[in-house]
Amino acid sequence: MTKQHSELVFLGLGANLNAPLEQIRKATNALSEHAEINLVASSSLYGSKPMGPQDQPDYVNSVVAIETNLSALALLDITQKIELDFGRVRKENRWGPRTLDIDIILFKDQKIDNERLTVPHYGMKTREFVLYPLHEVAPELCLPCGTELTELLKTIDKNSLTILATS
Ligand code: A4P
Ligand code: MG
Repeated sequence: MTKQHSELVFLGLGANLNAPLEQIRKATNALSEHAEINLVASSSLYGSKPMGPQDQPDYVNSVVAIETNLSALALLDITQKIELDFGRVRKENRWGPRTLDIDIILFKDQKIDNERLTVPHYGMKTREFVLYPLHEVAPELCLPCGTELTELLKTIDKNSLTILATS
């Protein structure tokens, strides 16, 4: 990927219900077809063990890199609409199963903290299902805190993460 990382937005996609591989593929298509979004790269589709409650199916996760002139909140409106279009029902049980979850992992070089959005995503630095796919699309990425992604990965267990399919 030749683009400057500071110009890119990285989204984490996750699903563990209703044919999750297809959910992730179709969500990636929906993002790429949006007039205000240019899909730059998408990772393989990874199988991952559930974080949080264990009485739910394994997840499929991926990371995509996009370019957009949208604001972060306008992008969140779009990703939340796509989640709803894919049948996502927001439930009280945190970290429970879902047809589709789209998290804004990094938004250019911005740090954002308001009531709707925390970027970088609060969990990104500890989640193998975010960091390994992120490394696949941006191996030389340096996080806004100054940490090199490759250095961070040395401390993160793969926790049975496997590549299920190419994107
Ligand atoms: N929000 C704040 N910051 C962000 C951001 N950077 N990106 C707000 C997206 N949304 C952000 O999200 C709740 C609220 O977070 C939104 O309204 C938005 O304004 P949500 O998607 O409704 O709820 P959630 O996803 O259930 O909660 P949460 O805490 O975001 O869960 P996570 O962190 O997304 O974790 N195991 C595996 N293996 N793979 C997974 O993908 N995902 C989860 C959910 C649990 N276990 C998992 C996985
Ligand atoms: Mg979420």
